[in-house]
Amino acid sequence: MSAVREEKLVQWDPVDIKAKLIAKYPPKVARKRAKQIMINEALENETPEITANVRTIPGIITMRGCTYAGCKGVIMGPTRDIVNLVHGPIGCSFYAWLTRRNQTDPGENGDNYIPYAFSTDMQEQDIIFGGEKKLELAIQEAYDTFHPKSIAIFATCPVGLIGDDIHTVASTMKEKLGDCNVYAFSCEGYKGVSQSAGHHIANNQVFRHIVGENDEVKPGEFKINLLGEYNIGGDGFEIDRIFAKCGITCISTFSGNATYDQFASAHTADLNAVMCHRSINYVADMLETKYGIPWIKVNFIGAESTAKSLRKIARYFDNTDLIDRVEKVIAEEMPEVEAAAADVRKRTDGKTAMLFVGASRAHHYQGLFSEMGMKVISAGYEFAHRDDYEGRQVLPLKLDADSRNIEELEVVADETRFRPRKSPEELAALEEQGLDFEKYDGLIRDMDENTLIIDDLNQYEAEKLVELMKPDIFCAGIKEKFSIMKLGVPMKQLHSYDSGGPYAGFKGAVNFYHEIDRLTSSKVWSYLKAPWQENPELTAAYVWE
Ligand code: CFM
Repeated sequence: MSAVREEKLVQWDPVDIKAKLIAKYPPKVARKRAKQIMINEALENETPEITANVRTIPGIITMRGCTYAGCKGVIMGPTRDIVNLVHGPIGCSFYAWLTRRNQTDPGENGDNYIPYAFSTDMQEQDIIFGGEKKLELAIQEAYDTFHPKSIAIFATCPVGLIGDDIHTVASTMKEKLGDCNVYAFSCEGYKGVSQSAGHHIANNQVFRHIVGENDEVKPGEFKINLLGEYNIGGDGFEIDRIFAKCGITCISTFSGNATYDQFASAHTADLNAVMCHRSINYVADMLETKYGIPWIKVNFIGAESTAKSLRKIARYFDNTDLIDRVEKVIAEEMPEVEAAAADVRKRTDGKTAMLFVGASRAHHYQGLFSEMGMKVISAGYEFAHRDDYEGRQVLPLKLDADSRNIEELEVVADETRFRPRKSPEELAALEEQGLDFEKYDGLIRDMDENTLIIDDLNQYEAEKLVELMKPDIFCAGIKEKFSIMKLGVPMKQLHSYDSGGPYAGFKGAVNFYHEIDRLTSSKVWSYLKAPWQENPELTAAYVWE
């Protein structure tokens, strides 16, 4: 580690940074933001409280997206054979069209509607006279053209404002078409404080209208569902490759490259493995209550986490063949990963990173950085809840008016299909062996003391943070990409992966090491002068001067 780098790390004091981040705000705003900026105290058994999942203060340029983005884009967007029809103006539909890099393969029957954008293209007259008729016609047209198994309808803001009854249209059309499951999502952009509300609205409807529709027993010995994996940049394909090698059958992924039928059969799996806790943990709970399937937290980002997650799954099934096979796969895959890590560490060791992504990724990617010897000095979520920071022991959280707006499904054990996969004794024995069920400890515990954890970071604070702490790399999304690069700091998109990926699993880890090494070792950043390096304050000139 160079002397310069060491100097850089001790140069700042987190208390000072926090004060500087909020110094320019009016007192009321500063007070609110202070509760969302935490200096990690890394307390042993007790995690300090952070404010999360609250409204962004008007006027602040947030990194968040809307509820519709969370429902249509995040949860339903990656499905491949469901026609996802947006009821709204075309602007909202444009942003539903291949803007998230969730990938698909068309599968055996070739049904893949991902390349299409389906929209009712609402006009002013529909806003004035109502859009239900137009929606009906659009559903009929999609059905006549593609004969899909299922059509999903998404409400955008104007639909909620004018009061179109999309649920009645959906059930009427479902009855009329006969062989096509039609359902709707009241996921208007304004429905919640962020896209997190949209995840919940989407997942509730998937659970209500699709899961359990197909009781057919699928082949395979060790059957799981992978919850909260969206196949960005092909991550899901790499995980599928590893599962296949280990002999683990994935009945349904929620929802990367998923089909209608996979969702419909999800209740036949024997274990739920939860990857993105934020977007889907409640589905795991519902599957357990209704069908008796236990869940564990997994993480396939980072080679070590991947190995650990595979071992957890094998331990659950308690089968020596599977345990041996998983060990063999890990032994086969790791040498390449370790060689790549050793190579990049010559350059990446001791470098610093900041991670600001929607939720889970700001936690999951820390493992990859530590495999490269890099330190995450600040991180945060756009829209996660307190349990994602502090761990599930803080549940249940106190409901505020905004959370109350989001429906909670009342789920009970299915009369005929509830079948506990393990007895209470078996579960207790597994827990004794270190396999935790329904457990997630959150981001805070994995971060060092004196790091800064910031919820709902905004444009202004992001720039300030970079200016003050000068990380070697900043990871966030497209909205932050260019403003950060203009400050002379390399930037990696952790939502869409820029044009890269996969970064999950073993091969993904190698890809990521190379990408971060390339970005942080590039000389180009040293030629760039950020505005404050040239002029402490911006000045302007008139054209006639
Ligand atoms: Fe889960 Fe995601 Fe994320 Fe997310 Fe997202 Fe995403 Fe994300 Mo962008 S589901 S919370 S709503 S891991 S689209 S694949 S990258 S903000 S950190």
